[in-house]
Amino acid sequence: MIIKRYLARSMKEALNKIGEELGKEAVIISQRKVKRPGIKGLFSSKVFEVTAAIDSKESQQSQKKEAPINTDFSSAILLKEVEEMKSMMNTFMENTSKMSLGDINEKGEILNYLKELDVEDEIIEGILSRLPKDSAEEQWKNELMEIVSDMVTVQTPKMEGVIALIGPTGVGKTTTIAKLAGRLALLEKKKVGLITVDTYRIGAVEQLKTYAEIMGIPFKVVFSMGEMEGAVESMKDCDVVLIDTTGRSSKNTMQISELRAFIDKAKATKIHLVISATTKNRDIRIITEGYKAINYDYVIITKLDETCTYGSILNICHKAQAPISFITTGQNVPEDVKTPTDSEVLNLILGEKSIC
Ligand SMILES: Nc1nc2c(ncn2[C@@H]2O[C@H](COP(=O)(O)OP(=O)(O)OP(=O)(O)O)[C@@H](O)[C@H]2O)c(=O)[nH]1
Ligand SMILES: [Mg+2]
Repeated sequence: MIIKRYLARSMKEALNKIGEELGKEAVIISQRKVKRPGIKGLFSSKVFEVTAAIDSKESQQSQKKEAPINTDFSSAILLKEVEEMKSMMNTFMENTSKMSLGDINEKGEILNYLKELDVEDEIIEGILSRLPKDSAEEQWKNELMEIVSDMVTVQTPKMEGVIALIGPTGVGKTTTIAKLAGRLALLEKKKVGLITVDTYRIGAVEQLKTYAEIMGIPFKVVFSMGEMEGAVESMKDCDVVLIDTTGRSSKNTMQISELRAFIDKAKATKIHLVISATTKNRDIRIITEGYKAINYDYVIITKLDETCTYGSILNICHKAQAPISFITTGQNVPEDVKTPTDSEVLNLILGEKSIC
């Protein structure tokens, strides 16, 4: 079996190259748009990277252009080929993920390394522009770590007063509220109250009410803006009041304005934007910008257990321009939430540590 990777300006060009070199029987294993490797690639447009494979015997036959096409493969041969291809792909994936910071010997390698970690192109460009022109080999790792750590802030928030969690649908707001309430009430012995304004989704109220009942803490549902002040007032003897909100699309400015009005009424002391580590780069920008209308103080990054590359943490911090207050790493209430250390976050972003 021969597996080859081709870079071309168009798919047509790639297919022509593959046809010329491997013959008509070649199969396409993957295709994607990439920047050319190295610093030069940063400033040029993307090219097609196409990986094609062919059985070596077929390739020879095809190049001689004389052997008849043999379509009568037995299933055993096909199975063997698929197995071979799978094992080659696995080896390739393993080798890729094994690249570590220690392998970086020059500036160009940082670009590829950060791309593998899913750091956004614009941020990579910013990092590369801050790197000194020349460095001794062993210096690259330190320079990179310093720049990235400058871009990320972790802050242990004071958990007191009225705290609201906002963010898109399904990112884990309610679960995180339950985790935080559990830790504050059960471990730190604080008086905690829960309020939800999420009356929009069927079952949303029940979800938080169940947690409140299990933990034995007060719980209020706010149906209209007029009820918010009263609900907060009724919990004035609590050390912390956590407010759960409806998941809103950051693109819907009406919904965001309505959410902001609720939070204003609650006179929230601190607002945390909840965003999942699995969010696509483009969506991170849309969400962090859309929610800026509600001046959030912190970001909570959830579902770190659902991804194996953590460049999104850097992307979120860079776009949100707010410190990380908590990360969540699973569905268990109240265990899977914590304020990470700076070095923990840095090691995750730079692929030196993994949660999955
Ligand atoms: N793997 C994983 N799942 C999580 C995490 N946090 C929450 N979830 C799950 O994500 C799903 C959605 O969580 P919710 O807390 O209901 O999300 P939400 O933001 O309140 O959703 P809406 O109220 O619909 O906007 C649930 O199945 C949670 O168990 C996490 O850190 N890791
Ligand atoms: Mg919810």
